[in-house]
Amino acid sequence: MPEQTTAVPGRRTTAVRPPGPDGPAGATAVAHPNIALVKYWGKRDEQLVLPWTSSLSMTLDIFPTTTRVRLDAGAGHDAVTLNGAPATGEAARRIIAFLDLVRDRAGLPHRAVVESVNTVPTGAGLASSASGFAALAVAAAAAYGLDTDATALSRLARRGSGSASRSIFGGFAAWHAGRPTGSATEADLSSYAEPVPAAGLDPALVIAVVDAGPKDVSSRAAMRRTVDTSPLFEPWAASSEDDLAGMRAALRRGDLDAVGEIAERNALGMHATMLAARPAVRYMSPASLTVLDSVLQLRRDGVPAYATMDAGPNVKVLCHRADADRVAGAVRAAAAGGSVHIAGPGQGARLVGEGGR
Ligand code: 2P0
Repeated sequence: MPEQTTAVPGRRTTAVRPPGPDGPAGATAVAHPNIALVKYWGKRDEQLVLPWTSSLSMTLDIFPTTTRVRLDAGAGHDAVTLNGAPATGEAARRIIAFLDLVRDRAGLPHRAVVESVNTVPTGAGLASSASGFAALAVAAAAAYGLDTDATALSRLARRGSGSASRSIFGGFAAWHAGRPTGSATEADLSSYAEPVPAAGLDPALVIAVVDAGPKDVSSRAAMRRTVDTSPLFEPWAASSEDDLAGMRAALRRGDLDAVGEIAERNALGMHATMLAARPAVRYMSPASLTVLDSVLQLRRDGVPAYATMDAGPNVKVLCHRADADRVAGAVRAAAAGGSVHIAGPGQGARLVGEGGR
């Protein structure tokens, strides 16, 4: 049974002094990616990053992102590096917009030096934006002295990338879609993630990287197109509510087969919504289908194993940790030439080093 870890358990983030004569304030945070078992696909508010449906995920114990934010009172612009290289284009724009939001809330004008190191293998198809914006939210909130608890950090991380709201927490976490009506402030306050109890489960996610190439359509654009044009989106969103309730119950009783069945049907349903978009968005490749076939064969051989896929061709297979090596072997043979990684439930985003500074 994984420990349900909160980001900054029940406490406020370390208050960090604002920049002043003693030098610039700074903070470093670590966060891990998460894989959704009930998916987030589609926004009802793009600016506030409010989803149409609630979602539920498992935070991983591999592929951490470490992000340091240091305020630079004398600088005229933010300086952002990702894996040692200056951030450019859309990545830089999203990070600076996020820092603007933090500055606005903190009432501080200072620009920042942001250094982020991501250990996800290039093109692994794992939402690095989840670990990236969760780590940035925790580090930037501390560096700018925001007085935030884990719920507020989850809301804040959501503004950077929806799935990041869930990486604030360890183990299993559900992100509430929030109230669809009311003011923007009410809507914002109502949409955040929180830990989900799971009893007696010792799960693993076996990750098969079948294609390391960049995707043709970003998940942001693909979501928009699906919501706008797919006749299957509304039925999937409606069935997703049942999937979430079933998933919560299955986790509560530690029923891996039920967790896996719901996760697999929810993910394949999400991909069906995209295939029905106009024009279609297709992330599955022939190699993905070969891995999906190997998962069916594992089940026929009596090994509980269930597949999920995100906005890319790579496949993640949920199983008991005791079966992870066998599942990895079967998946490796199917994903000829691809890499295979075994993950367990990991910790939520947190401050590290220098007393959290
Ligand atoms: C998820 N995905 O629930 C779903 C399933 C991909 C497929 O969340 O636009 O990077 O930044 O809010 O969080 C990927 O989308 O999108 C994602 P934005 P994000 O994990």
